[in-house]
Amino acid sequence: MSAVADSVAAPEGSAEPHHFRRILTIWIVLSVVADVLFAFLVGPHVPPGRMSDTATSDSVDFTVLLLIALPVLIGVWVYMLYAIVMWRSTRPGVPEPVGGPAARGNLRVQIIWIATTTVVVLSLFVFGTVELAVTTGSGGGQGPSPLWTPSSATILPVQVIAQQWRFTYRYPTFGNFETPNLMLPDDTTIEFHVTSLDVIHDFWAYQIGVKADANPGSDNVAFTTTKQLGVFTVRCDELCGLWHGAMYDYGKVVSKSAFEQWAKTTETQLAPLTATLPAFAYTYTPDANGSDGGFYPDTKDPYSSVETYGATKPNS
Ligand SMILES: [Cu+2]
Repeated sequence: MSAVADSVAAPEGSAEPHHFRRILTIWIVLSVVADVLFAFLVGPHVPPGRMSDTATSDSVDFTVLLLIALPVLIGVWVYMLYAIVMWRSTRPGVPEPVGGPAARGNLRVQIIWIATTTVVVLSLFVFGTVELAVTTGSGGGQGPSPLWTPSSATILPVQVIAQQWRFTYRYPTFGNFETPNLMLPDDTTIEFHVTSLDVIHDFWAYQIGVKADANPGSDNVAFTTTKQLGVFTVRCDELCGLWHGAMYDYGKVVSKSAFEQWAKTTETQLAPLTATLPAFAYTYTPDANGSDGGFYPDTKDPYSSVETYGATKPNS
């Protein structure tokens, strides 16, 4: 530290103040104040909130990243403002800017710089990787064979089926009914099985901290445990065609008893429709209409010539 200070400070015997120590002190004080204020004032409000264990974990991760980023930001600003105030050419008594001691070849400065930045970056890398791995994989989709599974005694499976341009939800433990309403019980571990019937989509249940790609022919599993009653937003987060922006709805976390009642009532109400659905499966090939594995039947061209770019007149 002293070597760095010496390299930045003025020569012995001059009236110049010890700039490096001053900058260091200002930086430490401002960083501590900013971090404490951030932790107490902003921390509790960092998105996505506390509606589930994965949401809480995500909020804590964002808070930690910002607590580390703030001192870096403040370091740059403090140095810049200090230089503008102290070393501007119009300031009386400021010596000609002839350049200080060279950083090149200054082994201590180089070692401190490389060591500090390496430690910061590697620590964040380890922290981020561990946070992705612990408990439930941070609410992200883990593919068909999840590496990290929750230890909860009871787990409610819910299938998310995406298609242009809506989500529907299937409940395999309640007679496999399918509904556009996403209802979840509170204080329960949910095992989402996310898939698509057509193009790529992404199931992003924002306030419960779940985000998983919905790919055709693929069963993408994501876990979360609900912790709060309330409404959450579901958005498609993968550009999936013309009405992608309109592909959203709202899910709801309700009490366990309210959920049981809703699920059983819906199961009974939808039973005639459920009987016409394909059997529950983790992926579906929408070829019931003879499309031979594709979404559209072989005999039908999905694209009207009216919509073809360059067509001179509508198809008659
Ligand atoms: Cu979509």
